[in-house]
Amino acid sequence: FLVYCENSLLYLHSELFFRVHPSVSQALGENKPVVALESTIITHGMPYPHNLSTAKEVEAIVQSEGATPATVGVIQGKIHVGLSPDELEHLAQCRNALKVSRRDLPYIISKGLSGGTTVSATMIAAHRAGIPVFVTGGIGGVHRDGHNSLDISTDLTELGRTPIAVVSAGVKSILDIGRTLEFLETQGVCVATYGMTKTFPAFFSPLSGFSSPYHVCNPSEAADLIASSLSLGLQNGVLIAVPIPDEHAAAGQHIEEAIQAAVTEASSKCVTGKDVTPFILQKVNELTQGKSLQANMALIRNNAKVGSQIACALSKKTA
Ligand code: PSU
Ligand code: MN
Repeated sequence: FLVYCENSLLYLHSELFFRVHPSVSQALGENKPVVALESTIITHGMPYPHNLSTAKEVEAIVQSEGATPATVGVIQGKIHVGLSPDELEHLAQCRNALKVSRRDLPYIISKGLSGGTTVSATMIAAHRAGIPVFVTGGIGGVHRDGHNSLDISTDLTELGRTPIAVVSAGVKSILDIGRTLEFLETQGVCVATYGMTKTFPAFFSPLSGFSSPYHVCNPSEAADLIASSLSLGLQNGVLIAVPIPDEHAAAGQHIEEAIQAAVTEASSKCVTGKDVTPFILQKVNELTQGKSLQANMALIRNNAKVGSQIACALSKKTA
């Protein structure tokens, strides 16, 4: 009886805190490709108005590749899968938007607050809506010294428990890339580099000094990998790592030095918890006079293109 009550409570109230935009539900209903997009990059990853213009551009790229964009965010206590232009603008300008990961969802919903969803919370929403492919810039990982501080992004455990394919430019070198890959292996996440080699990319640079266990050469191969993971019912995610296009990677060395400085400053200022990643991103942008932001925007556009092509290939295979 209790279980029944809890279930019906959940069912009755789910509309109050979860909304799928009509354009997204229509596409899903017609088995058309949909690409989920996160919003912490909008609220905490880039300054206004670059955040808004990039978010709009990314949605336009998804559309031009023949897929429907579904940007995920929390507005006044409601998880939205697919945002209207006004809602996107609201999040981009919202100064007190929270950064929302899995553990933050109960609080932000119960208090009716707004926030940008990280990779973990976006995966949860995308899965609930039935969207198998999600494009982002970079995922969180094991922080440098994370084996002591235990600062390990919940993105990694989410990849271990939610069956979504995440398309990203790998892991930023603000993190411990080697340990991040080890942790993903422990979580059973199939990691594949998109391209002709297994070289695992480091966000601003196509090279991290580490390799993915696998690589996929084109959207069709990536879609086969995702379809296999789904058919097996593995219940965990897949990570497709797309290297930054060479023409945008040029500023890499300069950015690398800024990252070193930003990581040092974060630890000397005792920045901890969920504030670490946004602090470092902003510092790196400052120290590179916006070059890192330009590279960031370029690689997200590229990820959106590749991710949409993968979503289109996958929807054909599962039709
Ligand atoms: N890495 C980036 N840019 C970002 C993020 C990570 O290069 O904007 C954001 C993503 O939303 C990611 C989150 O899910 O930060 C991870 O935060 P944390 O390290 O606190 O888990
Ligand atoms: Mn953390």
